Amino acid sequence: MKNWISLSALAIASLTISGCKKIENDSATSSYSSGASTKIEAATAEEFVEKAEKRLFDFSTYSAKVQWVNSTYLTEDTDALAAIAGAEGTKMSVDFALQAAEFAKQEGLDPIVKRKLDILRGGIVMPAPTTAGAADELSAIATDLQSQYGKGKGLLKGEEINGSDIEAAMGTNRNPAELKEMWTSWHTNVGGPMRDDYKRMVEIANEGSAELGFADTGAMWRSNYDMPAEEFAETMDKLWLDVKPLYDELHTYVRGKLNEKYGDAVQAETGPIRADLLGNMWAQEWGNIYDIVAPEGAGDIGYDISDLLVQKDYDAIKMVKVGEDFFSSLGFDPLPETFWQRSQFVKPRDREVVCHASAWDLDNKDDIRIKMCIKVNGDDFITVHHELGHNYYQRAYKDQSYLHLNGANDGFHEAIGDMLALSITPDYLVKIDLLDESQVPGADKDTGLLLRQAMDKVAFLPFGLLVDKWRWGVFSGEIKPADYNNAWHDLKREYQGVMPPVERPADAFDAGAKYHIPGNTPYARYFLARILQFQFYKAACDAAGWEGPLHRCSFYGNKEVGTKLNAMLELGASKPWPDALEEFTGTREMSGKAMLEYFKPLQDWLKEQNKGKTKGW
Ligand code: X8Z
Ligand code: ZN
Repeated sequence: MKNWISLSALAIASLTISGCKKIENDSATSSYSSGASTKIEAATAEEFVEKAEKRLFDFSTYSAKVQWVNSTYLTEDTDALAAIAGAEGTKMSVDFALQAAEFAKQEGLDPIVKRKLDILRGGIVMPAPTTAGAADELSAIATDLQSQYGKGKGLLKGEEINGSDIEAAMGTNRNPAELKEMWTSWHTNVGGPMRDDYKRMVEIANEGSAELGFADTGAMWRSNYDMPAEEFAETMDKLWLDVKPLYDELHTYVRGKLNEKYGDAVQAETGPIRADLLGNMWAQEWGNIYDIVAPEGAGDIGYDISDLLVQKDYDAIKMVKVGEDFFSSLGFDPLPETFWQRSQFVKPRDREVVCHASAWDLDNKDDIRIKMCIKVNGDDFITVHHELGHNYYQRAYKDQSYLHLNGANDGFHEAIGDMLALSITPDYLVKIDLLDESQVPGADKDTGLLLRQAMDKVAFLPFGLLVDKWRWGVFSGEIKPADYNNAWHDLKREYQGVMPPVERPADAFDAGAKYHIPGNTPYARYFLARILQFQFYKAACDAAGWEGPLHRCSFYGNKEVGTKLNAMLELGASKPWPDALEEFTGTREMSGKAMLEYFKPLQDWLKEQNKGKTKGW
């Protein structure tokens, strides 16, 4: 279910046996046949894996088409078809996972086969038990939740406003009453109705995870990082502690500026920040309120990407072409003609769709697409690069066997486009004719440039961490259904230091107002990506021989970087992620060091600014 959404194929990461023939597949004549038995007859683990990969490959190309049509045309009928396909996928992948667990008990397995068996067993996002009807019920709920989110509406000045419009309006509106209205209506309307179904879905998925030998679904999600699940949770916490001091300084500084702008009645000088004032519905990235926090002089960068795009008459296609051009400059082949014909770039006027951006690979080969509701603004300019990062990754590993058609880990997949977007420096903007040479901010504006970046990149970190802290707690039962909402806001307060603009009822379901909760997209990946993208970026800048301050580096046009990057991407999931990381960065550990180096001058500056202020919340 979901798997084919942001990434390709089944969430079952792919695996290949060494020596396994590349599976030829013509998507137009996919050999998938609905309702076929999902039991595989195989004498050896190798044979089992090879047959499973063939079956999954065929199913994924069929299912991706169904999911695509559903996501780009939400109706009762397409929901029904998507639910059927989702249930079939779940049944098949659970059956394969159970068989894989049996084969995995054999002694002396080829390590690649063993790893593929683990991927088959642990790579299902929402497993159902084998009980009759369970997969159908789970898939019906999951499809319905995603559809409800896609159709979600909020209110602005008493008028209905759709999801992509309200997201953009949260970035530009500076009226606290209207921000509160949008925040509250969105959370109440979108999340609220999902609560009971969500609870039921969790029960079913946990039963499925238990049948596969996992303590709960969260434990299953954490098992996909080439290390023991407990170690993965510790790794996340450790990475967070490395970067938390930087976040704390940013929080204190931003809270002070919001207090100056709105006054004590709206934003107090101490305590948590009111979540709707930060320029984003989930307070996850704050760059949209840079105008409020920019320090006089040094903060006057002189341009804003949203304004530049509008001034230069950009439209959605032009934004994507610029993203493609960046990849081309590194030596990657242009996007196929079908990408331009089949992608959804803007919100269709005549129907409901899932607007939340995603990148697709419909045939595990060349039929790559993005699905977005692009607005001409800075956020979507970055998101276009983000999505293209997924597509270029997918294309780079397309010759891997099915179970290796994936990122080294899911954080890698989320980090590639963002790494390129870090290269959108003032000098780069001149190169692509978005900025005039005379407008390039001098070194005296470095604080402003870094603060603008930190508002998006650093601000995101605690949110990236807490979404799955909440979900892991929900799956493990530590967070009971009656506490779903309070636990969500407790975590938001604890990690982000933000609070809702109004008291929230305990029976609300505010987590459901964030796409990835009804969409069942694991979220730890985005936290990892926030850290990894700086590691990748620094490695790319080193390879390009950059010697200035890290944040001024753009590796646009550097073919050596492109070649090195491609070497990592084409591995897909064929090796444990530390091998892929080493391939590109020379190190085998995920680390916040590169991010901290990037922001070091800002962190020093923030400390100065915050002297004498109460820190924390
Ligand atoms: O969901 C996304 C992408 C699609 S994979 C647009 N992101 C996260 C979010 O929007 O919450 C990218 C950044 C974090
Ligand atoms: Zn993504």
